[in-house]
Amino acid sequence: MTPITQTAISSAEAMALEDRYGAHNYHPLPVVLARGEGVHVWDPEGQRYFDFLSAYSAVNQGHSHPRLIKALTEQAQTLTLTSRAFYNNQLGPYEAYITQYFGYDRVLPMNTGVEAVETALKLARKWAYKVKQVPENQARIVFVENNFHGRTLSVISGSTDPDSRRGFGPYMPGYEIIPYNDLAALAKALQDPCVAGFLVEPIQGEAGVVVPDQGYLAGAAQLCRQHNVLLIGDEVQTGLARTGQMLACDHEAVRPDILILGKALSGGMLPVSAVLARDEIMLTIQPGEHGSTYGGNPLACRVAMEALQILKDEDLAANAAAMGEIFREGMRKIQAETELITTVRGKGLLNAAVIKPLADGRTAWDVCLALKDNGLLCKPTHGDIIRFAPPLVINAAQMQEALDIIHDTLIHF
Ligand code: IF1
Repeated sequence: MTPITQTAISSAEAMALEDRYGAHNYHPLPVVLARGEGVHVWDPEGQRYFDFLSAYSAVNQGHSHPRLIKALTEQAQTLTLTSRAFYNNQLGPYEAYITQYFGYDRVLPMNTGVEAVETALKLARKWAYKVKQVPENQARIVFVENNFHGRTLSVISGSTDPDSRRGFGPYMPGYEIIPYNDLAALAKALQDPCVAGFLVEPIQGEAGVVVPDQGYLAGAAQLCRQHNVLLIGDEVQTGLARTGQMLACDHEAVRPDILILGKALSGGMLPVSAVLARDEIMLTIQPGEHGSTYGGNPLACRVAMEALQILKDEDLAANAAAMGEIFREGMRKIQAETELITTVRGKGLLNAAVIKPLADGRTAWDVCLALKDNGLLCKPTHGDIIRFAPPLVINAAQMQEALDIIHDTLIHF
């Protein structure tokens, strides 16, 4: 079969091909994206949409940022992949840049977010055996309920989401799962001297933008210090300016012992993730004990440096904070005009609206379909919660236009 040129196919053809030839591991909204620029995406027929999902916070810098395209194409024409069998001229500068950027001694470069989570779990266990002196194979990791850290077998072993777990057993041993936003439960769990690490999202994204009480992260950090347990901060979704600070942990001046980054680390160009830690933790892994073919490749390093620099140059954390205030204020006004919304919550430009169950059986999915028809793309999570997360480059005029779409859609729903 001759390859179908991407620009030629219609939305209907694209959807039919995915349905016929692809695994059905997703249930996408019935819209096909063919082009992206800034806060907008277009379908093959030329219809324009506001992107209020940002590929789940991977496109914080906006679609097809010119500086990222430049870095990507220049490096792609020079050197893309060398493996770590050899040094390359982009990795060292990137490692120096990102460790100074976040204030850590060292970085271990990976590709996807879940690979970085897996790396963090392996580091925590290694550190437990070599530094904390936990007996071999006795190290434990504490997870919280309703977490989302990715889809590998060992990470879903710490999940409480039936869809993530069901049918994939047996599960990784050595985990304990406690309630989120509950310091008493954490204090109890950390009594176990074999606990190596506490893995937590500063705000739970997939759970529906669940923001813990002010003081939870600082309290968790204090308990971890008290019990010589590593605080592992999963900032794959909340990091990189998304919540109005460079890291969501910055809202409480908390510094995880192990910091996990992904998604917007490449601004949506290619999979780039990273694990940052101090020497005592990072140097427990010796040559040949961990790695990845693409981890730390020159293309990823070059793009990631540019993606991080854009966050600072364009002060996207401040913009996320300011535009987030406008969004939540606008949503509260809409909430006053319609019974559809029961709650609006979030920080910066990571927000969610909880949709009231409707007597006629329509759901948040139907709201998202109506929003799509009016030019704004978002997607529900866990049935009744709609996540709103536009690229952080959105300006006030665009935010108002998007709020007008949400308003008009909801009051006529
Ligand atoms: C899907 C969810 C979001 C993450 C956090 C690690 C990872 C993710 C906090 C793993 C990934 C993605 C995965 C993607 C949809 C999206 C998602 F709905 F699945 F849960 F954002 F909320 N830590 N989240 O959010 O990173 O390996 O995917 O690069 O699986 O459908 P990854």
